[in-house]
Amino acid sequence: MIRAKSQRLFEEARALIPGGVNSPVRAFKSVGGEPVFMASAAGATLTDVDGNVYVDFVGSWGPMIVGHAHPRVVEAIEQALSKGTSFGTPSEAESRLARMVIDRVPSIDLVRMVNSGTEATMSAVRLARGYTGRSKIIKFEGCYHGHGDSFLIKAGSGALTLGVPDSQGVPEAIANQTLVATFNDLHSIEAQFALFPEDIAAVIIEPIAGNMGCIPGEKAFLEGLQAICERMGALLIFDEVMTGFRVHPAGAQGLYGLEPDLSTFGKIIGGGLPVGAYGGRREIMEMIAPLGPVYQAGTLSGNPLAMAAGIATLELCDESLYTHLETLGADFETELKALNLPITINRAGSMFTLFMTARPVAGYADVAACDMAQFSSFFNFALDIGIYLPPSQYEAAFISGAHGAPELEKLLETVKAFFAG
Ligand code: KE4
Repeated sequence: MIRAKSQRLFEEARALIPGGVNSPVRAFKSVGGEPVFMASAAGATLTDVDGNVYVDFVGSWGPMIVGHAHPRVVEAIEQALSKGTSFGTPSEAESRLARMVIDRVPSIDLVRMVNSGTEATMSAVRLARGYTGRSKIIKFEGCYHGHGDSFLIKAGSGALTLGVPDSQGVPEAIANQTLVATFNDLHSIEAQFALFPEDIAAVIIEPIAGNMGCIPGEKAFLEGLQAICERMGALLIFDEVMTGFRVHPAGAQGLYGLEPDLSTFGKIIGGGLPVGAYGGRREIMEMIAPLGPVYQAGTLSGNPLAMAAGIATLELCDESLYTHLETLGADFETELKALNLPITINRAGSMFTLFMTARPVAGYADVAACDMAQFSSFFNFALDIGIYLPPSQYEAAFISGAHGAPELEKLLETVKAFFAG
């Protein structure tokens, strides 16, 4: 594929923006080559500035569950836009979206809108610290919860992709308040609580990890985690920024039948516009200003355009959508496994990862052992055929409601052709 204009734009961007990107995961660092500049998106496809069309399996890293530029979402944003872009006051749409989240997720009594998943997780951890009076938190190696200081310790996603699981600029005083455990390993959690029985405010987890590639939490592990948190007086925070309304109408907690103390959301509830949210039990959430002593605020929190996009998107997330997504995902998984190729797929509904290994992938160490050079070759092979996958082995891919059997068939044929080559 010719990408002359994309290359030119990247050259210009690098003179203006660090690395030419506004988020490191877009930089193609681990797959080589240069990031592709997109000009438009519609349904299941992206079109780059050189006119090349791609079947998109990134979906803006998760938000686009109903497909790009869905007419209902576009219309909702246009209607909101005609009334102004931001009021800086409460507005009805904020209560509408809050009500939709609360109605769908049994563990949520109250929810606060913010502007990103990072804000949501930062706020949830501050709230847990305020509610418990404790300072330490536990996260899991390979999980990513945004770029808040407390989370950039053995973080996943771009932090892993760039090979810098710990970030510079995080003071020791903050870093040492974050303990790290091993995903799907209950003993590693018990060991941390044994060392700090009264210091741990919260355990934060991606119940289905998406930021070291897709790795579902084992049910017994998540149930055991909830029991330990209850016993030890720590809050359990499900970071559902990626899984919320993705893997089930009530997120991963709905899939597993669990009720965490706090949950964080983002991506889908913004329908492609900047939104994050955190919520949970009333007695905890009432600690948040202006009701309680834990402060959190935001100029554009609850922005009317973002609320309109989120409301329209969630309205489209009905039973028929989830059935369609599960059918596409399950059929693809079955057909891929039938090829008996040295590739492992982990999947949860419409989020999945193709791991370059023939071995099972149940934790961070398994991902780190994958053939990264082969992943890079596969990514670029697919890109040149017109398939846009996440540019890192440490990311999840997504199917949208705009995808159909032809799009998944094209991905399957691409896998076959790659391994036949
Ligand atoms: P944002 O601040 O990027 O909106 O959300 C942070 C976040 C929190 N929790 C989870 C489970 C997440 O997946 C994310 C963000 N995910 C990455 C992709 N793996 C966003 C892409 C990016 O960083 O540009």
